[in-house]
Amino acid sequence: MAQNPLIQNQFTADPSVRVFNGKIYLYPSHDIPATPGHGRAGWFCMQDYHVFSSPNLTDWTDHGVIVSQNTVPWADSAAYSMWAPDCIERGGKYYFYFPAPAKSGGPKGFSVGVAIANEPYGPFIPQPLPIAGIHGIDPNVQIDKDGQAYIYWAQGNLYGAKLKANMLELASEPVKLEGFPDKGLKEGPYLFERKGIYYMTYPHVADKIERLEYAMSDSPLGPFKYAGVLMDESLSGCWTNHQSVIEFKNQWYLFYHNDDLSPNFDKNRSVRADSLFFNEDGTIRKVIPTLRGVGVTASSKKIQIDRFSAKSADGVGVEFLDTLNKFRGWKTIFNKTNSWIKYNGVFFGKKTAGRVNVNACSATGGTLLISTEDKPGKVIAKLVIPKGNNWSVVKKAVSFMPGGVRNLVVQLKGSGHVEVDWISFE
Ligand code: FUB
Repeated sequence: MAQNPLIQNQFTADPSVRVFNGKIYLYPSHDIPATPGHGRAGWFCMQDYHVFSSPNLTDWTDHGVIVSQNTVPWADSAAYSMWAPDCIERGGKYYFYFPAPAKSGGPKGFSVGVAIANEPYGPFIPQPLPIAGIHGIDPNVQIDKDGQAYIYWAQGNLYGAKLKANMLELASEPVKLEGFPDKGLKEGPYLFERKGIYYMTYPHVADKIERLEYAMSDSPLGPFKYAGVLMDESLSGCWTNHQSVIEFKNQWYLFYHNDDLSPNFDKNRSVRADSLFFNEDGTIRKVIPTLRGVGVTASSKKIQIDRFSAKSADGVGVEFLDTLNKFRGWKTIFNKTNSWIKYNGVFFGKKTAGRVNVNACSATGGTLLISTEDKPGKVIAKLVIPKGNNWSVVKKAVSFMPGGVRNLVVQLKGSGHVEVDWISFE
């Protein structure tokens, strides 16, 4: 799936995203619903980690479980608390860092472990013991231009230390990082460097729930200077957020999470991505979350217009297709004359003719107009969705087949109630 959320067949949270060998790798936490005897009801429940990869931000491959609470020698296999991880490459090896509570007899609270692989997707071999000297969550590791590696973590505030070249031991005493708001929980540190500026990004509870903020420094361990809000608190009320920032093919992206697939329980989260832009002075423009997300969608794929870029103020809504199985995704509902929805970034090949397929259901019957956003918009097809109670794919020859990357507009013409799952072109 190209749109937000990025992964729609399972819950994913706390995205740490890296570019390895020209591909994007997503290392999220893996939320699951707690069940009797497995995790604590009403709380985070996480027993393992998957890794996902994408060549283009649009098509994602799930490489399966890479580390589990059952296979980490020191971790408590009944804790279900495999929280926010990170992964980094050094010398051709991939080091996966993860927080988890230790078995009884081990350190109290959260420790941070490491698992090592020869490929970004594993197999990862966990180290026998956690990193000595770290008590906390949300590890983040960065290697500076001079080759020195740093590890950051959270325990109410943000902490950091140098790592030895083996990437497994601290090379300096942990320090509390300075320059952040005094009040309110801070967690999820993620540092990146651009043009000699070190940006420390982190979630912070400035009011009731977390928002993303950042601070800047000219040194990896600070002191930092608070620089602003990266993303406001979630409108849906998801209590946590957690971020990473990458540059891929000359564009910067913010990965974060929300509770899209579980709007009534914000401990089952879903990873999203949106584009991020810098100002001339190096500060970052606040990122406004979108459903459309990032990447270009091929016209031959199922274009989920419910992940829209814009829509008319009224007469168009988005609901789950099946409230009992939210992983089936969403549908768009048109119920007012001229209501419309816009979906940006559809790639059309060189075909000049063909047809459009619309998976729709309409209790009243209705007419949809599909056009490009060009001014004036060019009509691709006008389709009649027949009256009925079942979903069916309505096919219509196009009167015009666009080329290149275009923004699509789907509009209800005349009255009626029309529901659309997806559209595609062939
Ligand atoms: O996913 C569990 C915890 O929630 C993470 O470790 C925090 O950053 C917050 O997202």
